[in-house]
Amino acid sequence: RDARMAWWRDARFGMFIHWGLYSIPAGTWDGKQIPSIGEWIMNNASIPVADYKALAPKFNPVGFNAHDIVALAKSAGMKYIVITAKHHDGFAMFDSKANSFNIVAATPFKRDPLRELAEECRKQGMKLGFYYSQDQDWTASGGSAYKTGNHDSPTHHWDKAQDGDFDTYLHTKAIPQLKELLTNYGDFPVVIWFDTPTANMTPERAGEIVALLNQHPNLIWNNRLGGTYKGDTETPEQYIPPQGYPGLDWESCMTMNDTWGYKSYDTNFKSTETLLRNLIDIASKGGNYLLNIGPDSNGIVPPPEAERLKAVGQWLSLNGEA
Ligand code: JFZ
Repeated sequence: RDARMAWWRDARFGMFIHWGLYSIPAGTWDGKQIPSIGEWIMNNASIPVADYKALAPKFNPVGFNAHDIVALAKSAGMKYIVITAKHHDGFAMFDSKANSFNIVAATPFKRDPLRELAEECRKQGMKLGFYYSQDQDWTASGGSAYKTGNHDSPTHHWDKAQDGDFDTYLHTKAIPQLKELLTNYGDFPVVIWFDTPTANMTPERAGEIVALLNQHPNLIWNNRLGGTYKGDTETPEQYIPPQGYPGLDWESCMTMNDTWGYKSYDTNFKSTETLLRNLIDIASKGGNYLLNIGPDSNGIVPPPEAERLKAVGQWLSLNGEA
């Protein structure tokens, strides 16, 4: 239907990367294993804002290597990467002037992994997109928070209340950071992946974001902005629609184990065979498969994930058309 979608429709297979400060606790807080997905640990364990922010000075993922991650995606047969630029915890994995709670200003690492990935993607012929949590932000005043887990006082009291004003958050953090992401990385991002809109994302507020997106005519964005906007792509999660979505562009995002963000003790990895069957099933129904990796706090891709991606790529090069 439109030229902008052509590469995406051909792609079939992409790499999702959930990476942030949550890779430090890696599923454990105060000596307790916290159930559910790793990137939600702040919410699920009722971690106070100040305690969570104190993770930043400890974040020094010197093992991160953009070349190797892009090469890993290539070897798997993937055609694009979507990485968490900011997840619900509010920590920006990029150089942001709009808000100092970011990887360049607040950590000893001081590097911008999104810039490094953009350079490598350009060199290696990979497309790059950014996930951005536009609505939930658990460390910014005014940011939304779906409450999960037990936040009852006094034992599990969580100080991230619906404090502050959402419009202030939107205009001083979310929209300025989206502008940074849309202008500071050359020809990237080609995708913005929004997530978990709440009632705060009214049509009027979402419309402001859409006006910004429309300044980038080649940009593709998903159906999770909110405020009645449908976006370009459907996003079935951990699920393959039995008949696909005839007439629509869609992308099943899935984990390899049971978490998006790294959890040290989640070893429930799907087999290579299952991953391949998923890819083939999705491709046969006209969709894309966005398969997640969760690098650890040193920036290393967990070996079971890297091994499976390489094995998928080997099978494709023997049996596929790539
Ligand atoms: C969201 C995030 O909260 C989560 O941390 C992760 O980033 C994931 C990719 O997206 O979680 C969702 C969002 C939507 C659904 C389920 C989980 N859904 O529509 O079923």
